[in-house]
This record gives sequence, structure tokens and C-alpha cells, in this order.
Amino acid sequence: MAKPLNVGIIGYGFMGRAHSNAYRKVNHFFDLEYRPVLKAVCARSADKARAFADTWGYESVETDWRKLVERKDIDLIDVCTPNNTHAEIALAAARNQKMILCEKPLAMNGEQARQMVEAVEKAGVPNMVWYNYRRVPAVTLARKLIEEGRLGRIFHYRAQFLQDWTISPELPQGGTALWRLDAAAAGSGVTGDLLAHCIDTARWHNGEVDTVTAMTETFVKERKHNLTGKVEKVGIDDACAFLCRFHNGSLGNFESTRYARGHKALYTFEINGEHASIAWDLHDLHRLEYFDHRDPGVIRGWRSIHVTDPDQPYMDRWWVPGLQIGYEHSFVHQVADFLDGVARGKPAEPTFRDAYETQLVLDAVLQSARDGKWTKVAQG
Ligand code: SOE
Repeated sequence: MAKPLNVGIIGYGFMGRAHSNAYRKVNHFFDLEYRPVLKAVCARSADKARAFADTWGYESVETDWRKLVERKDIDLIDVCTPNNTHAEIALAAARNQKMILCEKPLAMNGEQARQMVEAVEKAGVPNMVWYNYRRVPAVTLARKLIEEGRLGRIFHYRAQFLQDWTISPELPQGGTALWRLDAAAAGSGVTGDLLAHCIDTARWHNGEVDTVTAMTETFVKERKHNLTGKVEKVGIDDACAFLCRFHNGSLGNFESTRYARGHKALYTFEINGEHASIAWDLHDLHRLEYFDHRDPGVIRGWRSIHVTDPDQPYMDRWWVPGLQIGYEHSFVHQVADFLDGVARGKPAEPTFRDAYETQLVLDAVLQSARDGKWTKVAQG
């Protein structure tokens, strides 16, 4: 029988649901030493917390996260709140010796992230950041192919994350669901929200980023603020594009926007190496496109690998070959890897320290956009 690991989750939005679903499913599909127990959900509104607890099966409800992180019956704190609250909660959770899982981006900026890294490392508590796309089997397979050297020297890493949900100037900023548009709560716009994913995956595939040059734009300059009721200046970036140089000598090209009409969550990447190329698209997440120049000329071409076979990452845990899985499974995989890491005393990536490096790239991108200059990424 797996040992219970008591979870206290803070926040009940989109990510609260994605994580809760993963906690509930993980032991049905993975053989693990630990079993998450949904002990408590915390939200400011008792009614909403109670409704969430009833839906997902949490045993209790808190309305003050400070009480939750002090509770003796909680082993793990899961931070699913807006970005401006991550640091304070994580520091308190570390002081209380809790394991911590934190939503991305880790913090509002590199300095905050550094304090969070120090706190979890000083406390010696397992920690991880929910950069879930690493655990989409096709994305994990891409990393495996790169590690095996199939691409050879890498020349280009290209990624985009395109959405279109904020085009209307009537959309307010701030408050539940719309805090991503409020700079005070989010820190930045698409840079921290979407490019953070692309950077995390890119660093995982292709190593560290040395320098960046970026531009950002805020297309809608003022929006009504849900918390004050007043029309206020918009402080987030609606779009961001940057070029970078990776440490391995390859060139990076990244773009994100919430103004790409027709695209809901089009996260794509393409990697070009001396022998082979790889491409992936979130809208078709179970496929990995692969081109290998070493194939005989008569049959050479892009092949579309349907990632559903048991010898492909994570797929031995699911159905039979040919039957695909989806977005929510990336979170199940992440919990499985975390619990496995706890059992083996070997932390699953990305830890806070790893996510801190991503935060430093985000800082450099935003700095470069302000200065209009190539900017060196600080060393963590
Ligand atoms: C924004 O719309 C968002 O929900 C991000 O916050 C998530 O991290 C991303 O995976 C999907 O888009």
C-alpha cells in the first residue's frame, strides 16, 4: 500500500483543477511509493473552496493560506495562486518544512526566485515548478532524440506560443480569471505566462541562453480594472518576440502574443540540427514531426511519429498503441515523477533552482525590451 502524502492546495482556478485531477489519477496508472491525499483546499471565499472541495474530494477547507502552511497534517503545499503571491507562500511553506509545488512562472522576477531557491534549499524540502509541457510524451521524446545525438550539432531553436483571447478592448483586467492581464498580479504578460513555457522547454532541450534581444508591445493601453472599477493603464506586454544566442552556439527565435486571431494555444517549436530536425505543435500534441537527412533520398521526408507506443516516454502506463492521451496527462506525469523523486531522494526537474534560470532569461528579455539592447542573461 502506497504511503499517504497529504496535499494542501492553494487556489482553485484552471491550474487547481489540472493539479487535483493529476493527484487523483496518478496512482491508478503509476506504481509509486507515495499516494497523494487531497487533504485541504484553500481559497479566500469559503463557499468557493467548499464547492471545489466537494467536486474534487478534498477533506477540508481553509480560507487563510497561513493557517494551511502551518497545519501539521499537511506534507505538501501546491501553489496555484497568481504570480505575485508565489514567493510569500513558498517562503512560509519552506519555513514550515513543507514540500512545495509551485505554478509557473516561479516568481515575479529573478530576485524573488533566488530567495525562493534559498529558502527551499535551506529547508531541504522537495520542490518543483509546474512547467508541464516537458511531460507531454512527444516533447519528452524530442529531448531523448536530442540526447541520443540524432540531430547532431544544433543550429536553430524556434518557438512560438500564440493566443487570441485578449484582443477585445472591452475585456477588463484584474481579479479572478483575469489577473493575468494585471501587471501587479502577474509581473508581466505573455513573457512570464507563455514564453516562460517555451524557455523552460528550450533550456531543457538545448541548454542555457547567453544573450537576448527583445521587443514587446501593449496593444490595448487601458482597460477597466475589476478590483477598482476604474479604467487603468495596462502594464503587461501583450506580445513579445526575442532573438537569443544559446551557450551551445545555436540561435533562438521566440514569439508570443495574445493577439494572433485564430490561435487559442498554439505552442509550437522546431529544432534544426546538422543531421535532423524536430517539430511539435500543442494542437496535435501526441505527434512529433521528425526529418532525418540520413534517410535514403528516395524516401527522405518529414515523418509524423504518433507517440503512443509503450517504448515511447510514459506511454507504457496508458492504453494500447495507437490510442493517444492529452493535455491533462502531462500533469499526471509530473506528479508521478515528483513522487518517484521523493521516494528515491532524487528531485524531479524543474526544481525551483532550475526554474530560477528560466526566470533570469525572462528578466533579460523584459530588460532588453525596455532598453532596446542585446542583454546578457544573469548567471544563477
Ligand atoms: C494562459 O491562457 C494559459 O492558461 C497559461 O497560463 C498556461 O500556463 C498555458 O499552459 C496555457 O495558457
